Amino acid sequence: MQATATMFKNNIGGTVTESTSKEFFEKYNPADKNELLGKFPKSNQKDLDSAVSEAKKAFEVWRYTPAPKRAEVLYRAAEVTKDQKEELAKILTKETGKPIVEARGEIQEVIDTYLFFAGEGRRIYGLTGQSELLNKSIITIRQPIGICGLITAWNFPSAVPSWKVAPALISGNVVILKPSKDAPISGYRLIENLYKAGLPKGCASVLFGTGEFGDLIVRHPEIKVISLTGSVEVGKQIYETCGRMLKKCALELGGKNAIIALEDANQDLLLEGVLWGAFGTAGQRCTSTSRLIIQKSSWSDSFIEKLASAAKKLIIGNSLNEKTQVGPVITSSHRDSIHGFTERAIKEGGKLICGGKFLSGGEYDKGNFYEPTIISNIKPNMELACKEVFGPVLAVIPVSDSTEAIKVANNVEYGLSLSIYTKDINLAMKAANQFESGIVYINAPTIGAECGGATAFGGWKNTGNGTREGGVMALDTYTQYKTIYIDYSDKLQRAQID
Ligand code: UN1
Repeated sequence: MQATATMFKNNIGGTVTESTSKEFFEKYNPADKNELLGKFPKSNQKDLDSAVSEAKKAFEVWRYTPAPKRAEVLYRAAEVTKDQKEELAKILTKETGKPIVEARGEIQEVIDTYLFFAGEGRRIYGLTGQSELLNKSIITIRQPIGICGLITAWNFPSAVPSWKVAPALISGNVVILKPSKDAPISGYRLIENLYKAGLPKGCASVLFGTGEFGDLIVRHPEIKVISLTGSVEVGKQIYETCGRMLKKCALELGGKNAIIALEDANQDLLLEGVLWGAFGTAGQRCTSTSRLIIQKSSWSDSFIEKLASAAKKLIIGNSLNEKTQVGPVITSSHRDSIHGFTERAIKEGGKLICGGKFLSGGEYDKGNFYEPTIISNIKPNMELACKEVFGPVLAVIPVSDSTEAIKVANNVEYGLSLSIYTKDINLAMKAANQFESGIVYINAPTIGAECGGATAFGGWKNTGNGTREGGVMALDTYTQYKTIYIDYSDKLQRAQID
């Protein structure tokens, strides 16, 4: 452990503020357990109350600031982020273990998200209706809701907060962010940079804490919207609380994503896609490919062998190294959990094709490294075919034809991202139509959604509650409608059924 660790403080409404709590948590680099990245307060109710009180004051001004003016902050935030891209990518890599090349991509996603929602500042369209009466108009506008509590995960500690912060702010809301305790610095910098971009005081706060603090945010009566990216288990608890309080709630939860490989697939493309989808970010994306549903064919067995030899060649190591393709997993207990899935899959009859071990020796001893793992002979009802692992473990499920493949792909509680590799356009479109998922890829892996663009990100079934991030649909979480009737006749008019 280092002698002097950076002590982080909360940023309440633009002011760096010491927590009233005397409890702290520590954050270490997952690639080097000796590197302490900082100490962070376990914030409490008092800290939250002061953030809420700043937010309430700021909301009264920000909500009436014209949206194109609000957009100017996001445009500038994109510039500030661009100027710091390399520094922010390095912080992100140290916090998460994500390879530096991927970290740069994530910072770019923040920039794209800001630019997209800044553009929305000139739209945020409502609707114009037709009145049943003479000389009467009806317009429906979107208005902000108030203070939004944003609770985010560690695996995309910059992009995911930006997906929430940008649509919330552009619509005139104010935000309180609790970044994950496993990657707290990136979220802190995100809020700090919004102030550098000219965000008025009070409009955003970032407070550190564990799950208990997240619960205080959810229960706070002045916080009117909750947006969570996290596990199904936490999502269910939060939804229940929000339900009782009639609070708006957006949930982005887990996934058990699959690539279907049909007999006519382009095998080279498929190989690259599966490798990237399954082992990119060490399998720790909610969109990661954790199942390969492969049609039995003359090449399916040899393809698995080729895939395994490519997986064995992936460069695993400290993610600050430009060449690293797979970094560590987030914590040692998470690595244990991943390994548990491997062991149980083998016990259930799965065949270990490659990987399945902790990496050790040299720099591997310092971090939580797990070998890219492929397990074949997996049947659709086995644990590895159904449960989210959130690590570099790919289940290979053989099937006979496309009908069975689609059925197996849908045979899980989640519905985030499904993909099909085929040259048959009819089959591809049939699958896209029948997939029970919020995102579909044709001839591309399950990861890589472009949330900075005009696209909706989110899932079906237990992946969420139907809300979306990215694209104009994200505004549905952060706005409420108001219908305004304008009667310009000179006498009282009554509708037919009033
Ligand atoms: C997540 O893992 O929570 O589509 C989000 C992707 C990324 C987002 C992943 N753009 O893989």
